[in-house]
Amino acid sequence: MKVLGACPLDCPDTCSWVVTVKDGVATSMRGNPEHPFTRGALCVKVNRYLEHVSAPDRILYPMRRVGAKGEGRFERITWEAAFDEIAARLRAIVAEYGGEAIWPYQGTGTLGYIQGEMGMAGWRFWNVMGASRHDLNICARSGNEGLKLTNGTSAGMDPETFALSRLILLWGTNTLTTGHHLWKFVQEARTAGAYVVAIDPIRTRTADQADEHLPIRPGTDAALALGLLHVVLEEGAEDRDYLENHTHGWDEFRAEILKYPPVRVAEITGLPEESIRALGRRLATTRPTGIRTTMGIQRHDGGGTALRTIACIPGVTGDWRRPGGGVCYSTADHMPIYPDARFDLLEKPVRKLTMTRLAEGLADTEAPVKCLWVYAANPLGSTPDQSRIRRGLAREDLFTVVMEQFPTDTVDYADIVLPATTQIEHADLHGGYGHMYLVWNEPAVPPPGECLSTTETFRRLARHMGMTEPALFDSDLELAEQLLGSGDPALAGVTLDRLRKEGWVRLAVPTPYVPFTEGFPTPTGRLEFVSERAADMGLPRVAGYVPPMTSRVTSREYPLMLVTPASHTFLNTIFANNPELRRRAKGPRVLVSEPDATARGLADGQWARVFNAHGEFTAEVEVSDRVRPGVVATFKGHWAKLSPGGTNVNAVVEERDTDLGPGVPFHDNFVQISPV
Ligand SMILES: Nc1nc2c(c(=O)[nH]1)N[C@H]1C(S)=C(S)[C@@H](COP(=O)(O)OP(=O)(O)OC[C@H]3O[C@@H](n4cnc5c(=O)[nH]c(N)nc54)[C@H](O)[C@@H]3O)O[C@H]1N2
Ligand SMILES: Nc1nc2c(c(=O)[nH]1)N[C@H]1C(S)=C(S)[C@@H](COP(=O)(O)OP(=O)(O)OC[C@H]3O[C@@H](n4cnc5c(=O)[nH]c(N)nc54)[C@H](O)[C@@H]3O)O[C@H]1N2
Ligand code: SF4
Ligand SMILES: [Mo]
Repeated sequence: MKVLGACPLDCPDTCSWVVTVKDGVATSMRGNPEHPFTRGALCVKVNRYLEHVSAPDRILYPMRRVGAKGEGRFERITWEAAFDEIAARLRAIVAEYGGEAIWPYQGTGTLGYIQGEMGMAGWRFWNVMGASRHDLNICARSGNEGLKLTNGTSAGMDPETFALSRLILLWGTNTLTTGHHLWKFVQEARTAGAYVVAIDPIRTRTADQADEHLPIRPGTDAALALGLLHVVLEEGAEDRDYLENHTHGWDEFRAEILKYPPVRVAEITGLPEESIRALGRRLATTRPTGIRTTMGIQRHDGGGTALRTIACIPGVTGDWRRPGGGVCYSTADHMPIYPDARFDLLEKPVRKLTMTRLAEGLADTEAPVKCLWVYAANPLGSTPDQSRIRRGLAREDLFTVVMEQFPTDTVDYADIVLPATTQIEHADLHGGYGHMYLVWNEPAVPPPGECLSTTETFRRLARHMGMTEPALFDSDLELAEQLLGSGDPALAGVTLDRLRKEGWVRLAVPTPYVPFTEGFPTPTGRLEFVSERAADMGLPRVAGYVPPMTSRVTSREYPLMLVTPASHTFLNTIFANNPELRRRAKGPRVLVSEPDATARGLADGQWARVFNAHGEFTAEVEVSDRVRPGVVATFKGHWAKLSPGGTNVNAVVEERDTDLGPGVPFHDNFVQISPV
């Protein structure tokens, strides 16, 4: 039997997959050849999904902690016993501290509208409980908000239209690692003569494949955008008609651009003036230019503004007129799916706690968090200020429940662990953020052991606690029907039946898709170079450049700028317990330029401490010309407990906010490195 499913991971590509099932066992999984974006291929990580979900360390039963917090010693208990204990603890916490003492901490383990991040799993239950709300801001928020200031939405180009671009800027995105299915379209464009430029502080595998690589100083992209536009103006290549009829605030933005001649931008970005001029001339003369940017750029103090300013480029060149022109960050806003988490069930308004402020939240003594309920998240591995999070999780008075598939770093601190299903064992609806399709995931096999899906766990817990609100008990298929029922024209003809039969459906939009032909969803209806909303938020009215921390500050103690992007073989911390993928990742490593290595007595292959005032992690030095002097790089995802020293990169990432969203400046931290 073949069962159609969807990859649930936080990856733009949201692949459609086909699982072969024999006698109730999933025997193979491959990319769906029919899906226009997947085209039959998964990726190096998910090719091991079946091995992953049947791994010996899979959590199969509810468990109660028997050791000290952090030790990771548990005993198996029944669901009944787990629910009894949970119900008693939650009731006591609500009685003494109020519902807001509960923090439902949901992460990006699955992006499903039903089971996960984009959806409503658990939230109806939490609203009946009166729990704190949760702001899931860890991933893309800053860029989303930046783009919204300019365009009114973070959605832009249909990624498939990159096949029509004639200049492609892969700007702060490592396509071949973090969403390789786009590459087919890049290659199609190239066959037709397109020129491809990678703009990245690291010479990534994507940069290796590009026609040109600009090794920009981290966090200075908005200055580069202004410098490129400076050249466009010098060339007289601005689209006057477009500026006149479709944009707002051109005179002021033009004045801002004029402050950034290439010679100044060269100084800010560390790029040769001639490279800036050459790319500026290409941008001036190549229509359409497609800019692919994902989340890398916005992981800096000025990251929201960087996306805001990059989004201004097609306003000046008029590229939004043409298929293959414009900016593509995320397609999530194209999906007309509005999960109803039923916040109306809250008896009174409650506070919202910020995902990336967990360390601070757990340290709050005035309005303390007494229950942390973690699902589809691994904060001890993925969230900033690891040492302080660890101290918070160790609090004896904190009741921690973790719904998980695997014994992660975070699980070690749980009081109760609840076994979670994986994607081949539960139903879900996906939109994804890198294409224009809805993808359905039909369960292929029964859950192993006593695993339950997130929705089923909350349905059963609600029943156990005697709750009666009918919305708590909607089945997954009922939830799917509700999700598809927005009546939006882009869902015309999209039914659950059709999705279950065909596996995926393209949104009902024209092909090729050109956004903003009817105007921009901004207050002025135009692309906004100048934004009153920004001014209201205390930001500059005019799009511009906000420097990163590593350009504002110099540090003698910790002089190296650290960027910490995606690992090729893990997906955040998922798969970092898979032996083969760990072997390929070759242990935590840090890329250091030759001069920086020599100055510190660091040799290739040697283990080193990477540290700053917040903490440290241990990594193997790779002396490399992939990073420039002053910049070092490591890759996210390693489990702390499986790493030498027992910490990972997020021990040196500071808990602080970016300019917009807020998001997290994961790539905007100073460190020092010394031999172990
Ligand atoms: N294999 C794999 N794929 C993944 C993930 C994974 O962990 N592994 N993670 C998934 C997730 S959660 C997300 S959100 C997406 C995001 O994936 P991406 O959007 O690709 O985000 P990052 O990996 O953070 O950074 C992308 C690139 O930006 C570069 N960069 C960092 N700072 C700057 C800067 O200041 N300027 C410029 N121009 N470039 C900069 C980095 O060096 C990196 O090569 O990928 C998803 N895909
Ligand atoms: N240094 C650094 N840190 C980063 C980043 C960076 O660029 N640099 N990137 C950040 C980004 S973009 C993101 S999105 C965050 C991600 O941070 P998190 O959202 O915490 O994601 P993960 O660490 O992957 O943990 C997800 C967990 O969910 C579990 N899981 C998967 N599916 C399910 C399910 O269906 N049900 C349940 N109950 N559990 C499930 C997995 O086993 C895994 O342990 O990390 C951030 N951390
Ligand atoms: S992680 Fe991304 S590329 Fe890999 S299977 Fe999932 S959606 Fe596709
Ligand atoms: Mo993410």
